[in-house]
Amino acid sequence: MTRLTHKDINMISARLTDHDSYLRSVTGRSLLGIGAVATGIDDVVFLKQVAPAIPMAVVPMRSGLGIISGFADTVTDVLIHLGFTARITRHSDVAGFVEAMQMGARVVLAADDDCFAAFCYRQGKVVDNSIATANAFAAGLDLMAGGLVEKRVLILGCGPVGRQTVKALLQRKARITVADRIYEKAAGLAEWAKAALDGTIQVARDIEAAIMDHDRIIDATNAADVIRTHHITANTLVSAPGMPCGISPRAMQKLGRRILHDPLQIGVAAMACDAVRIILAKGLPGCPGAWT
Ligand code: 2YC
Repeated sequence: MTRLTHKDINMISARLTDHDSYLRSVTGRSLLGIGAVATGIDDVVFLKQVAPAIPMAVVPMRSGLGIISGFADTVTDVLIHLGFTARITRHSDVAGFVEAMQMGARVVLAADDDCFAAFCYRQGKVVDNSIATANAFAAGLDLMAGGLVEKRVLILGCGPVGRQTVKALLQRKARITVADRIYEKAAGLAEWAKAALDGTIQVARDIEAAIMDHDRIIDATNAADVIRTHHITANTLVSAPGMPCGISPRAMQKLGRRILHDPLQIGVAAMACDAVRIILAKGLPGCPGAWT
């Protein structure tokens, strides 16, 4: 899992409104809208109504490689931008979780070096960032492409995000090809998809040929410059949850509004919306039905 740096995230809070405009131009949805579609609550008006009633806390964690300057603050700012009541705890680690409980948080978000999760502790459920992020960028590609049923999609990178992306795209009835620098990872993901999801997906041996042969690409790698200028055609659409962004700067320019990428925001929005879904699973009187 790529560890973000302060440089990756230090401008996010100041640019959240601009980011919404960029997301609307690429997907037709705001940051909250993409999170909502990803989790299956495609009702932003409803989310804006319930969000203030779901207090959230973000706890800095010093374990392992320690605090990333600005990380917990940025996550908190994204949640506030989405309409949630969110606060960063004054304490870190266990004392931070105690403080979160004491302030009445319904959802607690925290990240160590290996996992970034949202704890819906009263429901005994956890939202994992890799899963929420994969769902959100798959939803984003669906929005960009105007639907993915029977459409060919290439997934680059067969780690945790790539695996969840396979699941999300199978649900959307896309025709999936997976590729990884380590062929055995791609082959193993196809075997898992068949065994666990009864999904048939193709495995690319030649990544370069696969990129040239697909208009819809999800970059779930943690490598830079995987997708370059000569790969881009007039029909190319790229949804890129991977960090660092796998699209070269010149390819980004050539793609214009046909690239969906950010280092943290979309994943946090998807986590927050999924936490709402879990908390409201019983449904509220007058809300659009119960979610399982
Ligand atoms: O500041 C803190 O609380 C740190 N313990 C946060 C460490 C986050 C490490 N993970 C990442 O940088 C990213 C996640 C945002 C998603 C995947 N990797």
